[in-house]
Amino acid sequence: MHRKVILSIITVFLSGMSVYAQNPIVQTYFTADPAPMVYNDTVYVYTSHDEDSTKANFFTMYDWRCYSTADMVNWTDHGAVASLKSFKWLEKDNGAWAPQCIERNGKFYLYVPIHGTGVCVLVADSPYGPFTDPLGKKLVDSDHLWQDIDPTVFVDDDGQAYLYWGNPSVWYVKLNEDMISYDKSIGDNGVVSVEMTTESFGESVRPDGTPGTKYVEGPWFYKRNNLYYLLYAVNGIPESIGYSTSHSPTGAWEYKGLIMERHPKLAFTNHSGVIDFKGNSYFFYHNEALPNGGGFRRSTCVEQFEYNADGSIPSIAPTVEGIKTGVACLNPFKRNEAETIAWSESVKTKGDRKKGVYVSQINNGDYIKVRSVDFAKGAKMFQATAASIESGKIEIRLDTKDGQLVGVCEIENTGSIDSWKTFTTKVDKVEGIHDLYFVFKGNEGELFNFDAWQFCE
Ligand code: FUB
Repeated sequence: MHRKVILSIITVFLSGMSVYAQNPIVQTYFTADPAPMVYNDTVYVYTSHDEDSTKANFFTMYDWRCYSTADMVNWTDHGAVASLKSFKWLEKDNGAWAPQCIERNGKFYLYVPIHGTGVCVLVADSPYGPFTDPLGKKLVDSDHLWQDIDPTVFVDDDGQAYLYWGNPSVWYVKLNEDMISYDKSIGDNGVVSVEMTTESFGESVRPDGTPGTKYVEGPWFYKRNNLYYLLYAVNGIPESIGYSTSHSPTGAWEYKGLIMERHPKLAFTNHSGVIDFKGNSYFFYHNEALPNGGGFRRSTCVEQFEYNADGSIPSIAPTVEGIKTGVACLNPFKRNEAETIAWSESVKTKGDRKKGVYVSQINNGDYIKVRSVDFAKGAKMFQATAASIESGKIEIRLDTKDGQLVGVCEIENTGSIDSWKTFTTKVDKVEGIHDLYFVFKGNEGELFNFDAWQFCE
């Protein structure tokens, strides 16, 4: 066999071996309640956001964030795409709980619960926002208040859209085509209460000893091969994920069992989202595994799975490895955002899609890993766009944090932390597919902000 082919096979094998941790998929923030959306060739994940510092030992959540990927292993941070401040009429400053976004006729509808207020909607022309409030009030007119959380939305093949939500009961409305109003002729002024039977939602015993169903919260509603699925958190805390199916979008639901059981490494809540993308099926959930993580500081994870032949969902275990093989390689010869990350240690991101997101809080020894980068027949130069009042270095390494050093990009003082300059360096010729590591080096303290990079042939 030709030497280059052998080398390439070894490289791919080694790059596969270096996949140690892929969960949680975001390390720069605490992100919970993942809601994946497939749009064109990209997966977007909308998350709630647990603040680094928790107030009153409860959920401390002010905004909703968005991440995207084309390959399922490298995630681009688009910042906070909406927040409680998006609702001018709202007097609360906490309660930005589990969101879900859906596209219809070129508009993006972000359904969000505000804990204690109810289910609201925001609209944008792009998946990244800016999301604005089309109603000036909440969407679902009900007095359940604290129970109106965790909206999940789905548009059926006949064009009828459904919005389910609720803790510890389940309700739905049939959304009108405008996606920001609903059919008021059914249920209680449009709000239909789902019958909580043990056949539909499994049998459980409530904390007070009375019989009840397993359903708790966090519904995720979709259809696959003409079968409707409702996934949700079950069994009180710590929560597991279970599911029901139905042959109609409004039930009757039939309880089908557990998907992800409670696990010591998971948080006391769990919240799922499921998509099919490029021929694979993916299950999103959250854990509390990041340093300083906890029940109020959770992190989004994803596992690949296969449906059973009868459409049932197998048991899925939470793993540290996460997605073993991506669905595409990353092209290093185009501009890549520094905030496109497979794994990172200690850095943060700043900004939003409108202002631009970049990597910040970079200190000596921190690093960013980008997975499955296809250098093809060779890269010879590297450039990085950075801003700084200090100087520092980006070591460019292959396959592990201490792997082959192919170049060092010197970042000089640019005069201010938002005065961006592009720095260039030669690199040893890199060929084939590698995981790429940017290892940051310099004096004590914050070194520079990092916005983008690319290689040149
Ligand atoms: O994130 C706040 C709440 O915790 C969600 O609304 C629930 O689903 C649970 O994950």
